[in-house]
Amino acid sequence: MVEDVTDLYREFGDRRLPPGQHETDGFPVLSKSGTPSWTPETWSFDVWGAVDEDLSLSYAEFRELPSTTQRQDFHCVTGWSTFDCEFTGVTFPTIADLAGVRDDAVHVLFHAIDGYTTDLALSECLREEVLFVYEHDGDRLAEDHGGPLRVVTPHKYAYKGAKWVEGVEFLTEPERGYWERRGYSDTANPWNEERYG
Ligand SMILES: Nc1nc2c(c(=O)[nH]1)N[C@H]1C(S)=C(S)[C@@H](COP(=O)(O)O)O[C@H]1N2
Ligand SMILES: [Mo]
Repeated sequence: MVEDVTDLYREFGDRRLPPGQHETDGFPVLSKSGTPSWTPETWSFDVWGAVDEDLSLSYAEFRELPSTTQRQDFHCVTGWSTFDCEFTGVTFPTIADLAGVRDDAVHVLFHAIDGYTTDLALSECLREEVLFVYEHDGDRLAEDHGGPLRVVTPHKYAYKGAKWVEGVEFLTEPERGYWERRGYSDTANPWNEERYG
């Protein structure tokens, strides 16, 4: 079953397409430094920091977690949006529950294989639409779109969704990610055009 969450824009206004965006056909690829390589045998998904229990899951273990399929929109800060992407994966709250988030956690830093990082307030991550994705439109997530595993954040510009995600760090104080340190917004709400910090 596919859950349609493309109406989440109603929380932020009455327009599905955020201001200053144009709709594009297909799904462009945007990466700071190309597609990194990874090895299934050594790949693991790790959670650490302000949690009760660190996690380290193999790809097979990750695939056994309860999953969901959602239809979502995707907004890149450079101006393109693509509608109706079907993403299958595990929700952020599922991972948070598994690790047990400590009371002093306030922020999250995502780590990726290509050295990319991005950060978000914990409250902005604890939504059912924030997914760790391994399938797109029914196929295994393509490597240039972040396979084996990526994050999607339909309520934020897409740089908040780390492709090739391999680590989630729960923080007791905010830290900035790759683009956030280079002038992009920490909060990144597309309907407020929060592009620059
Ligand atoms: N690891 C990693 N994640 C990343 C990026 C990146 O360079 N490296 N680019 C971000 C940006 S700016 C966007 S718009 C989306 C693009 O995702 P796509 O290539 O699947 O369209 O990934 C985001 N996540
Ligand atoms: Mo982007």
